[in-house]
Amino acid sequence: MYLVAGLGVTGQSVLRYLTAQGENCLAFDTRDNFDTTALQEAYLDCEFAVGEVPTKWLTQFETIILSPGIAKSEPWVVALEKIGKQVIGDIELFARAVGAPVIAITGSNGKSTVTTITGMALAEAGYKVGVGGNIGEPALDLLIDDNEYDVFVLELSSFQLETTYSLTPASSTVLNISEDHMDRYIGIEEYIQAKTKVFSETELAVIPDVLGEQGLIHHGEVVHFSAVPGFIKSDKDYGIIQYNNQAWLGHGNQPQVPVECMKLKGLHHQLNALAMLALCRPFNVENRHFEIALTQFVGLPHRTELVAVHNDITWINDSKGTNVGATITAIESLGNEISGKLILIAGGVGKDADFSGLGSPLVEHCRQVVLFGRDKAVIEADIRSNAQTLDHIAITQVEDLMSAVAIALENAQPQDCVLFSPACASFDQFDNYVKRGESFVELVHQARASFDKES
Ligand code: UMA
Ligand code: ADP
Repeated sequence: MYLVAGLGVTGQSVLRYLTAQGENCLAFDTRDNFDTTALQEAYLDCEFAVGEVPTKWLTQFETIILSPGIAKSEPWVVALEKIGKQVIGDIELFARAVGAPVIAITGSNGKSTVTTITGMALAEAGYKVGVGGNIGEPALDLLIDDNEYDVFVLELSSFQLETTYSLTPASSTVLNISEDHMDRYIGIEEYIQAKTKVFSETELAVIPDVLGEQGLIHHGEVVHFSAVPGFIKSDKDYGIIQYNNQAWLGHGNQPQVPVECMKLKGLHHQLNALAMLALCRPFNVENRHFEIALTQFVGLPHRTELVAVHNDITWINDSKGTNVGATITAIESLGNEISGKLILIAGGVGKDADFSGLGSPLVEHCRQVVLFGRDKAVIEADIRSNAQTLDHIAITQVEDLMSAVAIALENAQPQDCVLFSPACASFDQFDNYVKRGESFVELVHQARASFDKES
């Protein structure tokens, strides 16, 4: 018997999967106020509880399927492990059952983007592709829908990898590492270890130059990628190639796709595309398929997404910028594009990150920073600890996103860009990053409408 721990998106997919296999489950959520009524009605043969694992269950299960939002270090999880219970996650269940090759993608930033374009290129080449994991569609749902997939492309979080043991990807990557989820890890080393676990049984490890290889455990083939000019030294290096007076994405001496054809500009998009080329190496994907995917890909919602241009002021929604690294990337790529200055709106739950790294890009590109949400004061203190930023930048703290948008509207000048890239998780004021992004878009449209009425 299994104990399904956590009844969010993952927990519910585990219930669907296990009951479809004829298993009855014990299922619980740590949140006292979690309403299990609908689940109880849907799964009559399963038992449900909230708050704590009922003592009478302890002799009834051997394995815990832990949701990624619950830390493995929770005292009750540790205690159950000590009495011999096995702790695994949904991806481990997936790995044990999957019958087709898997491409596994992790890293601090760019995962959803690379997962999507890799899926697009494979589909273009005629593969039937199942895309899921941390990107939103739970991996186990891919196994129980009616499709017979040729290949799976999974976005995996560090939390999911912590409870995964049997995955043997055809290819995998850790796109980059920047500090994230420090409230769940003792330090960056532990976080890196969780991420690089993806390489341990992979057939092809796709490694960015920024990662280095020290301490990485991998048994299969290795290729590298980088957008630094002159990086390519062999057929196993993916990078930028000058050919026919044009920059191309390619590997070795083989130009594959002209950079020009990419809809999305900016260095990080080139890196994401190079990762895609390398991840598809074990598959039969031709250059024209890659080109079609990159020509068609216009970006995912809530990732540096254009909301509006109004009175010569551009409004950008980057609600998925949930850590410092992502926000720095957004500031630098947009800051280099616009002729005015940026007004950055950021804040939320800081996950114990160090925000001082925002200092230099802020000084270079921003007119003002407007901070909101739970950790706004911590963020300001971190930014100000960077001596460069002390006098150069206006920092304003407000309670919520609505006030932040109002301040930005008041202070933005023609040719400026208001960038909403929170560098934080959303759950102090929103359900998730999607709801937060939708709120921002709505607030921008409301602000525009009221501005038009007044003028
Ligand atoms: N929670 C409890 N008690 C429980 C269960 C959950 O308090 O018993 C809380 C968690 O602490 C967390 C929230 O509920 O704050 C959601 O946790 P969950 O494990 O139920 O999450 P799911 O709804 O199953 O969604 C997860 C991923 N979320 C997390 O890992 C936090 C989703 O990624 C993913 O799309 C989904 O599984 C399907 O695979 C989102 C995410 O924010 C986008 N991921 C993090 C990130 O990208 O940085 C890792
Ligand atoms: P993830 O799934 O890892 O959160 P996304 O593809 O959703 O990544 O992108 C989230 C944000 O990360 C984007 O809005 C962008 O600002 C930033 N980003 C995307 N690709 C990269 C990259 N290769 N390196 C650094 N930052 C990136």
